[in-house]
Amino acid sequence: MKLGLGLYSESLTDENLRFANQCGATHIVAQLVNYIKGSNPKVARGNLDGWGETYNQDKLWTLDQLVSLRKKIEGHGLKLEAIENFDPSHWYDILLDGPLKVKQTENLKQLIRNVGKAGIPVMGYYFSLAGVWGWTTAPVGRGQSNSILFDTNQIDVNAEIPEGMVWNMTYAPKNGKFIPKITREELWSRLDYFLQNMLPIAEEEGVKLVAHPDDPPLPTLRNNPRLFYNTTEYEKLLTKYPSEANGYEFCMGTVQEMQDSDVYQMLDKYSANNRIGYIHFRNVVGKVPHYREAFVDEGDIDMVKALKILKKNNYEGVLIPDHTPEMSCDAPWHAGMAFALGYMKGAIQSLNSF
Ligand SMILES: [Mn+2]
Repeated sequence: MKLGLGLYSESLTDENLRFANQCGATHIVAQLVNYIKGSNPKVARGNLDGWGETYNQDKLWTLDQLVSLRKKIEGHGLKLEAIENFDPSHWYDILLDGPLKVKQTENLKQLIRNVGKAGIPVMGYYFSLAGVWGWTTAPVGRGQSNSILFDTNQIDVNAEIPEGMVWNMTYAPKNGKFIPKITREELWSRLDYFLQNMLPIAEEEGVKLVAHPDDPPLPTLRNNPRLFYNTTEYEKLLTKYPSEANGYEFCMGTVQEMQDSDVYQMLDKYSANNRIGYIHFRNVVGKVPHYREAFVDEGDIDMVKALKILKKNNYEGVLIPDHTPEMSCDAPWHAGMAFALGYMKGAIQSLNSF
């Protein structure tokens, strides 16, 4: 297994790549979504009004752009393992079954080709209407750390999604209307359409297309269904499409938050048969509908036990911290990441010494 760090578009700087290296990471997972307005996602917490705006419809990531990103990362002695998430403005009508669906499908196929030709092995995505939504933030972590909290008593879980918004980002001006409520079957059929179009391209290009589970994992949110809110539905993704190009962006925190989950059993089963693209290695206290994110060493998951399972199965993919509580200092995000990566590095070294 390999240690990695996830960086957002505006944080893919030389300084942060040196930081990753200093923490012992060897791999980078890059998020390229450009946020025109709104809060910086790496520090944003209460995001009930969305992550911001994205109007990049006509600005697909080019092969040149992806190759230069890979080279920049390699210039620091690191490897670019994955791109995480499509830009919502590149595929909103695939999620919403809207009029631009066919055009956006062709665009996404080209993006996957570009990712493959740029020598990036993994493409992560998250097929969701509401997206990551409903988090609040409070100093409720260890040592009063500012932590992500999900508590259905504090939000209106049925707040409808405005037209012009999907995946918790705004891609078009709002018009006072809301998107229609659809059935779970309809949402699955939209995912089917997406996979039937994308998997053949991913196979051709040698790209692993990996899905993040719904965060937070509730069966419905904002008046619409969510696909991967329990392990049965999440496993259906892999049983329905046995292609080697179809896999998990395995978020240990989100899987642990599912009411029915056994995170060790899932990790064991899917790391053994090579269906995990990469892992969000983070910890949590509680399950939906009430949980808080936690420091890697203090949550409900025994992280060393999880690492032992991955070692037993010779898992060769990358682990990134995903998110962590913020630490009280001038660099709350960096300190949180450095703590998580240091823990992971120490635990892995310790397992390898036995
Ligand atoms: Mn995650």
